[in-house]
Amino acid sequence: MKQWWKEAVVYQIYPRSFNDSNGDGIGDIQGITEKMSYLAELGIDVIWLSPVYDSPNDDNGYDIRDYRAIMDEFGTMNDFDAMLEEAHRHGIKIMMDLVVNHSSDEHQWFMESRSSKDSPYRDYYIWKKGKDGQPPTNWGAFFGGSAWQYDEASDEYYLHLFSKKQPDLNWESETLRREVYDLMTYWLDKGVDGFRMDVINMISKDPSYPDGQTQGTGYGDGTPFFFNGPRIHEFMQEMNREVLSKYDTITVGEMPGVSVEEAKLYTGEDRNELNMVFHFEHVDVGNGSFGKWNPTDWKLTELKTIFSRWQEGLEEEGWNSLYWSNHDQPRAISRFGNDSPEYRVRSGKMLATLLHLLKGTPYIYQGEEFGMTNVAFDSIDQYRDIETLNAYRDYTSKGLLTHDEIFRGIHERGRDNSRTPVQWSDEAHGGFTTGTPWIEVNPNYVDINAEAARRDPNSLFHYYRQLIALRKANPLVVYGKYELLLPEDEAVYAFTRSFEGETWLALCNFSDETQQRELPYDVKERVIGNMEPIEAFTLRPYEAQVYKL
Ligand code: ISL
Ligand code: CA
Repeated sequence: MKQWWKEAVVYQIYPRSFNDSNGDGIGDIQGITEKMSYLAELGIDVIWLSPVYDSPNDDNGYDIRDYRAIMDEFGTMNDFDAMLEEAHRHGIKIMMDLVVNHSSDEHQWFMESRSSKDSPYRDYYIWKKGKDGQPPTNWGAFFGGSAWQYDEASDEYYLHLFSKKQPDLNWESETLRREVYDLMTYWLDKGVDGFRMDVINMISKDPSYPDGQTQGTGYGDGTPFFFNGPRIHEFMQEMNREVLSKYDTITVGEMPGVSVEEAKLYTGEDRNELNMVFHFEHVDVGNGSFGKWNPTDWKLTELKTIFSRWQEGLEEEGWNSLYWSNHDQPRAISRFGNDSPEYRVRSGKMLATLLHLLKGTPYIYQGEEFGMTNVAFDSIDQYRDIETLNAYRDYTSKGLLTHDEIFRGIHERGRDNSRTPVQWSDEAHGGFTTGTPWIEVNPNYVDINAEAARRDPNSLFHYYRQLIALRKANPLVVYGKYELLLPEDEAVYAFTRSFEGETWLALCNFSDETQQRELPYDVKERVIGNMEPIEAFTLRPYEAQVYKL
């Protein structure tokens, strides 16, 4: 079925790193408002705004203290309202980040909950008795250590799948669920246009709380007992019925460990749950024995298998979201392309061509549109991300990885790669701030910045504009059926899209060598590409072309 959110392009803003309007070194809401015409020029339809709520920032806003207030550092509710108005004036919608698997331990609910076993808020969180002086289960937390924190006052433990300052909310409590629906309604009534839901497939836990299989870190893997748990679809349908169905929204659920079959249940149109999900299969290629911390090589065929399974799996039922990067992932070009000066822009255009020609709603992460790359800080003191800092401490202190080993992982895959400030110009600190940035700017800002890209008609920025315009002008790009060609090919990603009797062919060379292929097609017209073609089926390093057949 035709839907506006299928035709849209989403742009993610990580406010802390986007644009600082008052020189305190921290990006803020007014900084976003100032850049609204830049985003309109790019042509995006929706902003996904990472959390701007009041937070003690243990995890940069993914630990919320007050769901109805704005973080002081980011501005005021008036600033928010002005930003929303400015966005809407440009025809841009705002999708809020909804973080309701957990709150901050400084949230009023948790303070009440912790205060006494008899508090009416006790069951807003997950409290359990220990087992023989040990935590209730052996589960490890995503940010290191046990997933349970002992509370002396009540002699019970609370669950935190992330940091101990991010206690998990108890979705078994109907009162808690009502609170969540109320806060969602508060924002929708204010005029926001939807939600990106943080780790939303983790909210329903297996009530028997079994131990998990022991991992290399010594902790158990609890994920089978809370990924897509027993009541998840009931909760999503309830949320839809109580809140979402009353508004015209865009929704996407962030879902580690989601399969295509599960995604059909979350996103099937007759299911009344969500519009789309973020899966992690393609961003997990090349994970090592310690996940992203000791990465290995990956093959193009793995990427094709993953994308094709999702493209085909959701062809009839459900809808895909498409992304190369976000605030938890390395930079797209460094991860999947080639960030050398020679191939940075070309491979960035190739990756953009592939992603924007797949079937689904594409997401652009701030700075991706002009080719920002990973950063390689020398010292752990230059890093800010809680996940990176904890992993460095845990893996090196336990002797699981050496300093050099984990630094390779941090450089390739750490979350701060995408959290260095947006490089707006070649001025000091990339024009992000007049003060001292909360995390250092990537030193390559002198060459790689938005202003330079806007000046250059052949830049990645203008290529993204073309891709977005192409989507607006051609329903085939949105609704066409996907078919993979050359499935075994380790260098060329080739596929077709077909819609109402028309077929387009996309060719992307992922290698740094020229590739020549035989394909049984006559190409009629070139639609878009990252360089002037020499011959349809000869692709120079990182060349990408799209043809009408
Ligand atoms: O990026 C990841 C995979 O290695 C995880 O670190 C990440 O925590 C996971 O994908 C869940 O992410 C979301 O919830 C976290 C928050 O830290 C992330 O920023 C957010 O996107 C907890 O709220
Ligand atoms: Ca600021």
